[in-house]
Amino acid sequence: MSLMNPKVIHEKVEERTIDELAKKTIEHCLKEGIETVWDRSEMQEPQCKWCSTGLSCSRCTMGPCRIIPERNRVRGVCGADADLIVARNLLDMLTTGAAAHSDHGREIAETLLLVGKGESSGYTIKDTEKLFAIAEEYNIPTDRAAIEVAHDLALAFLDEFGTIKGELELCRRAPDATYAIWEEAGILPRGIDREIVEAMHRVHMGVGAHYANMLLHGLRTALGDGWGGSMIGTEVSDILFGTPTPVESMMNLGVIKEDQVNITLHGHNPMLSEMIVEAAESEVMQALAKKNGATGINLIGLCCTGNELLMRRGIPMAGNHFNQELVIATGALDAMIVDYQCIFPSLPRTASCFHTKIISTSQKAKIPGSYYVEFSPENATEAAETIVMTAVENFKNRIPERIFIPGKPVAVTAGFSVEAITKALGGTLQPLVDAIASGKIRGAVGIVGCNNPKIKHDYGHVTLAKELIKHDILCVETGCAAVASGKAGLLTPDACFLAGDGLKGICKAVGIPPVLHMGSCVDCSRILVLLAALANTLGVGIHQLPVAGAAPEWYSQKAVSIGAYFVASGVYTVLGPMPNISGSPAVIDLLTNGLEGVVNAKFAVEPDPLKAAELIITHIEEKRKALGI
Ligand code: XCC
Ligand code: SF4
Repeated sequence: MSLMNPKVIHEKVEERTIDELAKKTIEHCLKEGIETVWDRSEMQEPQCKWCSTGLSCSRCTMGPCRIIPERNRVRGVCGADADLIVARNLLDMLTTGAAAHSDHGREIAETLLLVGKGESSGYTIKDTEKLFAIAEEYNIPTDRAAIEVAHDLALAFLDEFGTIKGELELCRRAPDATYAIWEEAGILPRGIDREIVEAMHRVHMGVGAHYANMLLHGLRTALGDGWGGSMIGTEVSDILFGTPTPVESMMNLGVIKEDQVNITLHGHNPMLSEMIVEAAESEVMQALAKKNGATGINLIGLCCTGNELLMRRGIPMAGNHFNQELVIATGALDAMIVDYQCIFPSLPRTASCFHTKIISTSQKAKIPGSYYVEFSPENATEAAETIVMTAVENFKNRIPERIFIPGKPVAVTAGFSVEAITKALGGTLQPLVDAIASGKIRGAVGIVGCNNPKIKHDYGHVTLAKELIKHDILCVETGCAAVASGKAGLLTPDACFLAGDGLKGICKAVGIPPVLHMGSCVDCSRILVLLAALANTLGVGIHQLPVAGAAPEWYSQKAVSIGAYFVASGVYTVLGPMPNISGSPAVIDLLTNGLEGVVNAKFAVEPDPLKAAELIITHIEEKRKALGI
C-alpha cells in the first residue's frame, strides 16, 4: 500500500493518460504501489542531455565521447564531429527498427516455406487467391497445387533478404514516378538484409564520415523494410491466416472477463498467436477451463499481435503499449503470452504481485522471471496446447479480493486491408479518388506508432485524428495509434458525426468509420500499397498525393524506420516526440528541409497534436493546389 496523498494521485492520473479505464487502473496501481512505465519515467528524470541531443557516442573503446562546445570539446577521440555523431546514432536507431520488422517478416516467410514443404505443424493456406496473385507478380507458375506455389513463393520472398539481383521485386509495386526518384537518388534498396548490414558497416568508426551520406543510406535501409521486410510480413500473414475484412469487436481494459480464463497475446508475430487461438477454441481446452471453474477462455490482444488478431478474427483488445502493465493489474489475467518487440522486460516483476504467468516463447526474447515454452512452426500445435493449458490451470490461483476490472469496453470496427477498402468502395478505388478530386475528402493521413511517456497516453493520437476528420481528412491507422482511436470510440461508423460534412457523407454512404484500422505496424506496408494504388489511379507519383503521415507518440526504433520509408516514398511526415538529433542543426535541416530536394518529402516535429494538424492541413491543401484539384 502506498501512502501517496490522494491529491497527488489524482494529478498524476490526469497527466498520464486520457484512456478512462487506464486512469482508474493507474490510480489503483499508485495506491497499491504497483510500478508502471510512468513511475520509471519519473525515476529517470532528468534524462542525460548529451544522449537526448544525440551528442554522445559509445561506439568504440577510445570513447565514450561527448560533444560539449562550450568546453571546446567539439570532436570525439576519433575526430567525429557533432553532425556525424548525431547521424550515426540515428542511422543505428533506424537500422535496428528495420531489422526488427524484417526479421519478423523472415520468420513468417520461413513458416510459409515449411507449409510448402509439408513440414509445418498445423499451418495451412487461408488465402489462395492472394497467394496466386503475388506468385504472378514474381512470375511463378500458378497452374499447380497451392502448396507447390507456396513453396516457390516462400523461396522468392526469402531471396529478397539476401538477393543478388540488385533490387527488390516488391519495390516494383511503387508508381513509376516514385521508383524513378529512388533510382535517381541512389536509394533503391538492393536487398533487405544487405542494406541493414551495410548500415551497420557504415556506423563503424572510420567508415561513414559525412552525415548526409549516412542518412541517405538510412532511407535506402528503411525502404528495404517498408517495401521489403514489412511488406513480406503482411503478405505472408494474409496468405497463411486470411486477408482481413471488416469485423466488429471490443477494446480497452474492460474486455477482461471475471468468470473466464483470461489470456492476453502480446507482441508481434501472428504465427504464434493464431496457433494459440486454435488451441484455445478446441473442445479439450474449453472442457478443461470448465473443469477448473471458469465458464470459458477469453483471448485478448495487446499491441500489434492484438491488432493482427483483431483484424482477422475479431478478437477483442485490452489496449496498446501502455496498457500492458495495467492489464496485469486487473488481477484477473491468468497468463500473458509474448513473443517479441515492445514487451517491457519488467513484466514478470509486475506479474509477481499477482497470480499472472508471463509466458515467453521466442529464442530471441527470453525474459528472466517468465515461464518459457519454446515455439517454432514445427512444434506449433503442441506448444500452443501447453501454453493454453498452463493458463487454464492458473485460473484457480486467482485472488478474488484483488480483482479490479475498471469498466466496460468500447465497440470498434477493424479489418480494413487495402482489399477490404477496395471492396467497400465497390471494387475499385475510383470512388475514393473522385471524393478526393471533388474535395469532399481533402486528403488522407496515416497515423501510426506507439505510446511514449513524453506525451500524455493516447492524447496525441486521438486529438490529431479528431482534428483531421473534422477537416474532412480520412485517417488510416496502424499499431498503437489505431488502438488509441479504438478506445476513444473513433473506429466505428457512428464516429462519423465527428467528421466534417464531406467525409461524413462518404463514410455514411459506404458504411465505414472516418478512421480506418489497417492493422499492425508491419501493416504500414498496407498504407504503402494503398498510396501506390491511389497514385497509379491518378497517374502520378506518391509525392504528388494530398496525403501525410504522423507518429504523434512514437518511441521505438521501428517507428524511425517507418517514418523514414514514408518520407522516402514521398510522404510528408510529422513526428510528435523529437528524435535525439537536436545537437546537430545540419541533421535537423536535412531531415526537415533538405530531403525535399531528394525525395520530394520531409519530416516535421510537432509534439502538440493540434499544431501538427495545422501543418498537415496546410500541406494537404498545397498538394491539392499543385494537382489542380
Ligand atoms: Fe510497439 Fe507494434 Fe510502437 Fe506499439 S506501435 S509500441 S512499435 S506495438 Ni508499432
Ligand atoms: Fe568516440 Fe569516435 Fe569512438 Fe564514438 S567512435 S566513442 S566518437 S572515438
